[in-house]
Order: sequence, then C-alpha cells, then structure tokens
Amino acid sequence: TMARTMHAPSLPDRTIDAYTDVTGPDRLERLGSLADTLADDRILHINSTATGGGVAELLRSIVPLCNDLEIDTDWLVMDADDDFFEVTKAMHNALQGNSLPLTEAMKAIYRAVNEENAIELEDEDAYDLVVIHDPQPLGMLEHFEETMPEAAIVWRCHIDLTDPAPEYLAFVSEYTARVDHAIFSRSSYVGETAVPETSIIYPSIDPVTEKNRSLDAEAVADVSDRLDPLSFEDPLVTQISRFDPWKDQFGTLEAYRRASEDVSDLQLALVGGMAGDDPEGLELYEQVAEEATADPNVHVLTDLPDTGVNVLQRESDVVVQKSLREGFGLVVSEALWKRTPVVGSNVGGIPLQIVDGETGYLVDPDDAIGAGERVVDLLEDDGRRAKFGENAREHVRKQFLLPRQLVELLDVLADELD
Ligand code: UPG
Repeated sequence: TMARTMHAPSLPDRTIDAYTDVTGPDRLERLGSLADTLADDRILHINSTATGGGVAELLRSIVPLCNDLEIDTDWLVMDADDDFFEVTKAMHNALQGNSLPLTEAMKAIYRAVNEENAIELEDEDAYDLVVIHDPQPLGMLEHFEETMPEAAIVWRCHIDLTDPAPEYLAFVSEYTARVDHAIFSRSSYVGETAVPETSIIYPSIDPVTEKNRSLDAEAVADVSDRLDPLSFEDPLVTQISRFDPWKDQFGTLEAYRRASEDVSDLQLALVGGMAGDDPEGLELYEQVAEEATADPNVHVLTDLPDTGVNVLQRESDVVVQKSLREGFGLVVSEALWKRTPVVGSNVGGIPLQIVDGETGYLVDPDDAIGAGERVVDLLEDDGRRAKFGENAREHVRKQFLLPRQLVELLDVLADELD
C-alpha cells in the first residue's frame, strides 16, 4: 500500500465570546461545563474535503470553537484521488436513492484508500474519540480498531437516507454496525442502517462567519458592482448549491421560467461550486451553464467568495432550494437568517427550516411549476416577504445556530467518553 497523508486544513480563529449576542447565558454555561468534562480528551474529526459543501462548512466553525473552549480537537481531511471519489460519489448517490451497481472493484478501491489513509495515524498518539463524517472515511474504522482500540468511534451521517439503495446500505452497515454511536440529521434517516445507538442532531449555521455576518451598505455595493450585469434593482431569485444532481438546478430553471411569465425583468442566479470530493460537479455545471446561455437574465456563477454568497442571500427577493434529497440544507438557514424567504422542496431537512406560509413555502420535489408559482406569490407581495423574513430570522435564531448544535454534539461525545 502507498502512503497517503491526511492533511489538517488551516482554520480561522473563533472565540466563544463572539456568540454572546445570539446565545443565552444558560447555553454558554452548558458549553463551559461540557468543555470541563472533555478537558483531558483528544478528539479527531475526519472527512473527505476541506472546501466546498456543508460538512467542511460545519467543521470550519466547530473545530476552532472547540479548541477555543480548550477541547483538544483536530480535523484531518482524507487524501484520495478521483478513482476513490468516483466510488464514494456513487455511494453518496445510491444512499440518497439512485440505483447503481456496486462492484467488487469499487469495494476494493474504497478499502485500499481508506487503509492507506488510516495507516498514517498509527505512529501518532492515539485519540480518545474519532468522529467520522459521512461514508467516505468509514472504512478507516477497521484499522482504528487495531491501532486505537480504546478510541470511541462516532459516525456523523450528513446525507438524506430516506430511501437508500439496499446493496449500498448493506455495505456501509458492515462498518456502521461497529461504531459506538451514530448521529443523523433526522430520525427518519436511521431506517435499516445497522447502528448500535443513535442521536438526532440538526446541523446549524455559524452567525459570525464572513458568509453569515451582517454587512454594511458599502460591502453590499462592492459585491453588487462586481456582479454586474446582475442587478439588485430588479427582482432576483437565487439558488446556491454545489453542482450535484440532488440539488436539481434544472428544476430551479423551470421554476424561474414559470415565475418569469408573471414577473417581468425577473433574474435568476444559480451559484455553485465544486467540492474537492465531487468529480461529477464540472460536468453538471457545464450542462446547467449550457441551458442558461440563451437567457441573459440567468446568471450561473461559480467560486463566489463567502462575502458574495452572503450578499446574494441577503439581496435576493426569494431564495429557492429545489432539492430532490437534502440531509439538512445549510443554504436554507443561511438565507432565512438574512431575512430572505425560501421556496424549497418538502424533502429531508428542508421542512425543518421552512415553515410553510411563515418563513417561506414548501413544494413537492417534482413540482417545479408550483415552485415558480410560490415564487410569484412572494415577489408580488412586499409585505408578505418582509413578514416572512422576520419570522425566518427568529426561526433560525431559535433552532439553527451553532451554539445549540455544539451543545448537542459535545453531549454525545461526553457520553461516549464517560
Ligand atoms: N456554498 C458556497 N458556494 C457555493 C455553493 C455552496 O459557499 O457555490 C456553501 C453554502 O453556502 C453552504 C454549503 O456550501 O454553506 C453547502 O451546504 P449544504 O447546503 O448543507 O449542502 P451540502 O454541501 O450538500 O451538505 C451536506 C448535505 C446537506 C447538509 C450538510 C451538513 O447534503 O443536506 O446540510 O451536508 O450536514
């Protein structure tokens, strides 16, 4: 086997003091006492990409904040090539409901790359607890059982397991059956997955990041200039998603076309990036860009910096999330936090965030026309958008900000280390 070196992404500074405005004193106290409980433990998070996508987004906040709380926490990203990521993307797609073949050759690539990554940790001090994010690094479990037999292993599943392909679920279950604990984003995802014990934790957004903090008019104007010819003076609908088939950018285009029949000068921004562990992204991006070229009011934007994402979520009149499957959907809470109502599919974690008729509208995932009509309802009623926006901000403040998620996560870790 070859040596593959996992790497530790560079992380921003975070301090718990930055959250006093959005968090009650009880929760901050609770975080402090959990930190005391975990003071002597070494914790490792492993995932498969440092950038792009919701898991990296979460770890970029959780890991530095834990360290600020003096919980010794590392984050390592797998080292793998496209052969591996093609296997794990098939795994991701099959677990979210596509029927795909799973060959012995695919299993062999999966096992080999996981082994190559895990071997690197053998000479290090053992960790007391390892959190494995999503299916990609699960295969390392086998080696940790030998090299860190004392370590507790927690599997954090971020994907929508509403209707997984049985063959893939069986393969993943060979590993998940051996972890100490599994965390899912909704109870309905547990299904037939073999896991010893489970917790349900809703993900969260971090209100202090560049992506989510409040911005002054100057910062907004600066981004606005750079996005020209897109204009915040005319009605604007936005979807922000990796170019992934589950995000249904084509459905969003259809919804936009329906809405344009009633709203003149309507614009659509489709913002997307390529996650490092997703070899499908480029092809899908090209297909979406191709379909959009004929319409000058559709803007397909890639690799927008976080300030740009922030401004678009803030300045759009309506955000759309037309996913077909969605473990949670951080982009929904990101928009709601900025007081922008969201029209989204009634799948996965989206209905936790969109309260139909209060913070936005829910539509059937196969009803792009209905989504377009709901967009029109919002665009034609300034008062309703403003009211939904206020509701949205409150809903996210109560349920989907980082300190709440961190308490629940540390609770699980403390239990496992007990
Ligand atoms: N993002 C960008 N630029 C882009 C596209 C996306 O910054 O061009 C960001 C976006 O702002 C968000 C993140 O990437 O912060 C995407 O997160 P999310 O909307 O949650 O989707 P996924 O990347 O698919 O994340 C997976 C699950 C998702 C879950 C998340 C965390 O699919 O449902 O919420 O993991 O559990």
